[in-house]
Amino acid sequence: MGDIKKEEIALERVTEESFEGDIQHVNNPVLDLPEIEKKYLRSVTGYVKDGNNFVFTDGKAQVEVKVVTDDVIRVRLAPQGAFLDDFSYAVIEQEKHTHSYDIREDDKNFHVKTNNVICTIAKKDFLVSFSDINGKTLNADHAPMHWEENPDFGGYYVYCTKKAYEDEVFFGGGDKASNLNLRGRRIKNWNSDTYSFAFNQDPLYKTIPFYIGVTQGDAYGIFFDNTFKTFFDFAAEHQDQTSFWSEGGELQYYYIHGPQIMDVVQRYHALTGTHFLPPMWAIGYHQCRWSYYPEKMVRDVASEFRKREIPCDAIYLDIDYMEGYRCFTWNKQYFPDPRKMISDLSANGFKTVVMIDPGIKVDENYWVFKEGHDNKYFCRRGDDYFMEGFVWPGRCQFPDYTNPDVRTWWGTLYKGLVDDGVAGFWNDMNEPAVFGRGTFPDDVRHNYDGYRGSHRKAHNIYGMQMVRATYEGLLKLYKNKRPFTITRAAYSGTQRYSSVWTGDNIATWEHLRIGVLQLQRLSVSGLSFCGTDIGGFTGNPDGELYTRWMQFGVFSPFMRVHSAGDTRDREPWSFGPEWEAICKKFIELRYRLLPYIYSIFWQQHKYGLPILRPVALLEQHVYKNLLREEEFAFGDKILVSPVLNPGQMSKVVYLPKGEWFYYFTNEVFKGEEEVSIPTPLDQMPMFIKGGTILPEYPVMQYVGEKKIEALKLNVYYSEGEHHSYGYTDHGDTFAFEQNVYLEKHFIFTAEGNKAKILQQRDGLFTERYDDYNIYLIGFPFEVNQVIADGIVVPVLSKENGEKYVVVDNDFKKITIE
Ligand code: MIG
Repeated sequence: MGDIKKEEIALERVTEESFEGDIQHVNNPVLDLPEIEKKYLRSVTGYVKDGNNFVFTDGKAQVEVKVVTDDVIRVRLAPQGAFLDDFSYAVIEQEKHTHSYDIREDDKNFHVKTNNVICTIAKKDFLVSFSDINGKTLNADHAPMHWEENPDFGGYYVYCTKKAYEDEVFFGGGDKASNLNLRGRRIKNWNSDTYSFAFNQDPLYKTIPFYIGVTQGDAYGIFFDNTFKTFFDFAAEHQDQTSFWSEGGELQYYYIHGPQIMDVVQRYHALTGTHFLPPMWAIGYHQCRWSYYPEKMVRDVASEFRKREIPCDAIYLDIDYMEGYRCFTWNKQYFPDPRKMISDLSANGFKTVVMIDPGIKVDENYWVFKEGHDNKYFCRRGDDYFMEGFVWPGRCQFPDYTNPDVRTWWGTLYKGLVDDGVAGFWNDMNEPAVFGRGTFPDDVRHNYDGYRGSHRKAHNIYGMQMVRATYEGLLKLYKNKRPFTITRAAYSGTQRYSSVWTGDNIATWEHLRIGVLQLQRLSVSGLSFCGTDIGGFTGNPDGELYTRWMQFGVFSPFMRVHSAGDTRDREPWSFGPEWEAICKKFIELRYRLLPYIYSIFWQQHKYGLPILRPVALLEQHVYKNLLREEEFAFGDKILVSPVLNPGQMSKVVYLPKGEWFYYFTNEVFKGEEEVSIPTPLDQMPMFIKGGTILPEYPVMQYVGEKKIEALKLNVYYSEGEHHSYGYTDHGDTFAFEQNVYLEKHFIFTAEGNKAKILQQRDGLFTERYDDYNIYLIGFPFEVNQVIADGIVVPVLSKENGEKYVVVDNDFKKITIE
């Protein structure tokens, strides 16, 4: 399976240019920039109102303040008074809410006011600040917006410097492999192929120029929608300042009001879109490897899963399935009859996912190259020569995905593979990565949807536009079936087209911890459908690390084991029977939780709720909680804290407000406290919130394997009123867009010796089972009588003492006494 040569080539790519390690440039305040005079806005001389736009001027420069919604205000700077084209790959068309806004003027300031936010512009020095309607300032300029002429291309470097409050902490920023709180750090956004990246290494694969600040318990967000190389300094250089700047483009940012972090995240999603609803199989367990080939190996791995009864929904084919790494072809020596193989796998419950890279081999006899070449679809340099570089296929050219025609064409190329039965696509190397030189040279020209620009402008959105082309093409090819895509590079808004993974991590305990940080950060940065290479991509985990990582994997929105070719085997049984048994138990847990997980994906898709929720997001009013990094909620009902050290026998876990049931024993803990939990190898700190109604599937080997006779609902007793939400539909079609789905809302109330469950259902989908088996967990009284919609139902007991009742799935009211 191993192929060491590839790894050597890969290592060569980590050039000094792409690897900046932990350099913090503490002694170099103008990080990477030449010393040039900065120009600042002067005093405001007047403004013009145009609908919800207010354009202020200092006589020459202009600043536009646009009321986007009651909670979102956009600010743009035009140093010479001319704004750039108003075009964004990140921001989607905003629904036209009727919101009210007005402007007031006093001696010193202008105030643009919405129902929830006041944006103040100081006349004297043009400082812009934002406060809530009670006048509490959350975000304010430290210096007027400024810029400097960029000698490289005649545009501007643009700067915004905000105040950083003493207690302020900072979240977001995408895939940065750093502590959750970014205070004291500088980050740089320039999508980079960062094989075996290190803690604090920056930049990485993705650009999410969005952060959340929390001060005095209140949160706001800033989305700096600029695709050039961008930088953020979170009170690193000066403790009282937070800056962001860019090597080109417009100073344009959105202020997103809170005051809850959750509000900010949801509003950021409203701006940039939510994740598509994945097919249900995409949230099962996936097995990947660089690479499974030939066909016999793929079949062996698949049948091994079934033989050992370890659930698995998808198997991946990395680059070696292609003919000489030519995209959209098969290596017929390794895979003589791909259709047959894929359909056999499919009959056995496996979906096949394959990789597609952007580099197209320069080869006159290769149809993809010929079509791209004849239509001038490949990127060209400033002097009009084609951009060429070496990647896996050798000499390559690269489609310009920022051209809409190229995207359409690219989307059609998948037809053959789709006809062969491939169910999902994996877009890699789209930072874009080029051997030796790292990426494209700056002078490469891009169409940029008609707003032409060089690679300086298009670099950070190249991968996003590639996976967009993939996704949009698949939408047409699969018709009413949902596509599944995964990408390595991303820009804000990529969630509309793809899931993401964190790239080439390492099989170390440190990297398991980094993964816990990265996935939480991605989740509050709009990329909830994310995962790490479970077990680590490079290096060799032992059974314990692999197993602990698998446990974290159950609570990773995307759950996939993947590894580089020269490392030891990584199937769940590769580490011996003891570890296999634990991994099997946890993969089964993922499958039990599927109806819950699917519901939280729906909540992401429909309402923009993040899937992983750091404790900071749950209880931001307690400063100490803003610094907690290891415990997080998975949806709104499950709290976990993965074990991150070898030999660890117990772990101290903070539990937020409420009561929490330790999942493996149903022992109850009170929240707002730290508790110490034993961590035997076959358990991990995992808690269900008291009052929850948690749906559970029977263990299946893959999604849809069995007809579900009755859905299990676990009711976790807790006094008071509690709401739980469920979602179900076909699992893989778009009928949900026509309301063919079922949203369920359960209200559980308990007081003294009485409890009650109400159910409300909305939508047109009919479930395939008629009954719920409702398990009563942690009830403090002897249950004597259960009445469902007026009819007494018997209370049944399992051998182990568990009590349950069987009721119609469309019950409206159950009383328990
Ligand atoms: O140059 O396709 O991050 O997941 O296995 C390496 C081979 C290219 C990098 C990806 C990794 C994948 C590998 N790829």
